[in-house]
Amino acid sequence: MASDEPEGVKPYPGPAGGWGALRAVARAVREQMGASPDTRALLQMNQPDGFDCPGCAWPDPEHTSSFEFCENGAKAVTWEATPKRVDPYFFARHSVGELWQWSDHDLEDAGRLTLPLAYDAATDHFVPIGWDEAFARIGTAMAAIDDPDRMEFYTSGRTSNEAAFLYQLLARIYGTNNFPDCSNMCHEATSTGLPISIGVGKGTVTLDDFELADAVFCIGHNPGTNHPRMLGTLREVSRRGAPIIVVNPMRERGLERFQDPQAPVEMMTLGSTPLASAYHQVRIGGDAALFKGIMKALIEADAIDLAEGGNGLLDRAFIVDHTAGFEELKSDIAATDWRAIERKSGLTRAAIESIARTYWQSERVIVCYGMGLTQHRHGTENVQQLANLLLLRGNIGKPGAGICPLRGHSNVQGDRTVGITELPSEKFLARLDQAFGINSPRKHGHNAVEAIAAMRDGQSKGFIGLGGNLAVAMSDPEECFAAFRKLDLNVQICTKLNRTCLLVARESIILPCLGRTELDVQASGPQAVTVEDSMSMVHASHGKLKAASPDLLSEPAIVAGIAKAAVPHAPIDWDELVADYDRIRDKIEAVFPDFHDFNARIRTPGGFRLRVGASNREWDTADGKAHFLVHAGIDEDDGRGDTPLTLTTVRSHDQYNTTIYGLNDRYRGVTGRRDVIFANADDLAAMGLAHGDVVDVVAGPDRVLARQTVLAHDISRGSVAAYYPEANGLIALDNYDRQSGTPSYKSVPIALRRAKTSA
Ligand SMILES: Nc1nc2c(c(=O)[nH]1)N[C@H]1C(S)=C(S)[C@@H](COP(=O)(O)OP(=O)(O)OC[C@H]3O[C@@H](n4cnc5c(=O)[nH]c(N)nc54)[C@H](O)[C@@H]3O)O[C@H]1N2
Ligand SMILES: Nc1nc2c(c(=O)[nH]1)N[C@H]1C(S)=C(S)[C@@H](COP(=O)(O)OP(=O)(O)OC[C@H]3O[C@@H](n4cnc5c(=O)[nH]c(N)nc54)[C@H](O)[C@@H]3O)O[C@H]1N2
Ligand SMILES: [Mo]
Repeated sequence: MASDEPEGVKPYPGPAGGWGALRAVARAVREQMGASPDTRALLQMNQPDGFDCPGCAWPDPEHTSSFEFCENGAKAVTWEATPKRVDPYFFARHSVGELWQWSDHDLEDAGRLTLPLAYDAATDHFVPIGWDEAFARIGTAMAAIDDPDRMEFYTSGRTSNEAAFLYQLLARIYGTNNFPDCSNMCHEATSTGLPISIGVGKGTVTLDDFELADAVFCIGHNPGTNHPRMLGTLREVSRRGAPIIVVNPMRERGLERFQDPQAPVEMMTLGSTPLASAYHQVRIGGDAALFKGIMKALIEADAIDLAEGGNGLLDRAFIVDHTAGFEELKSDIAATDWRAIERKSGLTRAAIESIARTYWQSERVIVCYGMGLTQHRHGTENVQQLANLLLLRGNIGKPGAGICPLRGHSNVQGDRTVGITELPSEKFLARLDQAFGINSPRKHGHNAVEAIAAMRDGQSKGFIGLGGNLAVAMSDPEECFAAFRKLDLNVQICTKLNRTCLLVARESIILPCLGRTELDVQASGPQAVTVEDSMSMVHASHGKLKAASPDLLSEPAIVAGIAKAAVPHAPIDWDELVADYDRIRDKIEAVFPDFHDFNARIRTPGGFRLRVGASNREWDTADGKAHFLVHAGIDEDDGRGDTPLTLTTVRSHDQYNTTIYGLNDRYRGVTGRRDVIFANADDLAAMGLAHGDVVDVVAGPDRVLARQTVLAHDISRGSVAAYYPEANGLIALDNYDRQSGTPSYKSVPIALRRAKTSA
């Protein structure tokens, strides 16, 4: 009964999308754009001559011309295009000490930043400064750092290819490969794991493949919230009758059914399309065991089929022609015991065999996956086991089949492509050096976890953030906050105020930049930037709206301004590059041959696709083969100790990473609050707890998230979920995947303890 529900909790009965999504857009427009909103921004989104949505990296249908509706895309755009402003007096009114007490939502909701700012320690206020002074002060502080490897150059994945390329050039001329970036916390397990398996760290499918797939698997991602435009694609798959198999500990409405706001009949009749044909609630961290189980069932059925005179269920011709390591994988799978698989995955052998059956009965299979697979201590192995499964039936590099990692930020993939990497190859550095007449450092640099550790240990002294909010996004915020406060220099290039800006160092500068939606005019006229989506499509994005303030600079202009001050003797005419971004693109093309005819090709609507060797069965590995990779066992140490539960951290429907738009999570039935823990009802009963009880979440003596309301939810046994970033304090900085460095945000051993009656 509703009246028994804790405050703000009420199960959501509807489908994803539908009228609820339209109402949410109307609310976002009202709250962010005011009474007479300029909604032109929304209509420019993902149009051939408009701007790329700053929301997610899901691709646009080719030659798109109709407005593609997306609730969370609309939130991202209204959040950026808001008329709210942080005016020059804002910082005179509010000290840093006071702002620190504000919530993450309130900090960003103050509005767009309008002027460069520097911290004044004497008064504890940020004060407006001119751009020249800002660059000069940054240049002076960078010159004072005695070793370039003591600077950290962070990138968040909203940054354009052009800005990212200039930024990596600046850092390498300065003398370091320290490139912590948001990808290190996101799909690094993909970038590390897949090149060994299939020769490329990117997805192999395009949107067209979804029209041909006989089955689609959705593993560890929540598209209704994080890639809403993908629901349109899944809807078509479902309407064709192709099975959609979901593997997720939580029941997510956006994977169950969808009412398409683009489909008038569905909207008017309140109908909806079912998405998942089967929903398997795996235990958190149980995916690798599940993949081994599916492979075991497949290999066992294959043997029976062969014995009965069939052709077998594996793609033997593909395995022989294209792969190495099959026999080793087969022995490992044979040695893996069904009971262990069932225990670790939380799924029965019968359920796993049913998944395997769908898999082998489908000629062409696409597997999509997200953070549910990558953000684990064994994230890289998870991704590689998934690749093993696909390779067994030749499901890579043929139409309608392949692997589809759902990337995060709208250009996180592109930033890496154009050189944001702490592990640069010699080939790339040699070409970069040749294109610019420089000597790039060869020593590999820091990833995100290593950067924070170096700052904490006093090794690194300076930080520039090209977007993002690293101190809040990373595990263990208290440790991050302390690390930032030890710095000599903290520079944040951003659109809105966030907590990382408030972590003042000896010199702290905030540089406000244009957003994706805004007109970017340089000496040669209005500029376009380029981005690469999850499917390696590169296209242009044209900002359209008037800048939030006349004093904003574009990201490329800011990077150039810093470069002129910090590396004044570099043989590079930064102003000339920034005057016309075509010139930056010419340089990108000079360094990366895959970008041949770059400027011409982005002028065709829809842009172009970068080469992905594995999509054509060209394996860019040392021996030219795809690799089956063995990870023996499934009961490896997962850092669990004897805590009974595993916590995963997830995004609500009303947030963009650390940007909290609001306090609602519509599809999970939570309104106006985020202080909740989702748990399985049987687990609660076994612990003597009830729906609505107030608990402390305990990950260690000093790691307690106090006074959360526990909710009985449809989630697998042994698994609990809480919101990111509130729960990040439960995650130790050194709890990460040793292969990729990805923090284990999705498997944190915890216990629940009844909270002492009111504090
Ligand atoms: N609106 C909006 N869009 C976004 C973002 C946003 O914050 N808001 N963030 C962007 C970014 S940077 C990223 S990386 C993507 C993130 O997109 P997702 O990968 O969808 O992000 P999460 O919310 O972390 O959701 C992960 C899903 O994995 C499930 N899961 C958790 N643990 C496990 C597990 O052990 N196994 C399996 N199989 N599943 C598990 C959770 O139940 C949840 O459904 O979205 C991007 N798009
Ligand atoms: N517990 C837990 N932690 C996680 C995750 C998780 O699932 N669980 N997910 C991880 C993942 S996948 C990621 S990608 C990271 C995200 O980490 P980040 O990328 O560092 O964080 P965001 O919250 O996306 O950054 C938001 C800030 O970016 C700035 N910004 C917005 N638009 C622009 C722009 O156009 N230009 C510039 N220069 N700045 C802009 C704004 O000032 C805003 O405050 O978090 C990670 N942390
Ligand atoms: Mo991400």
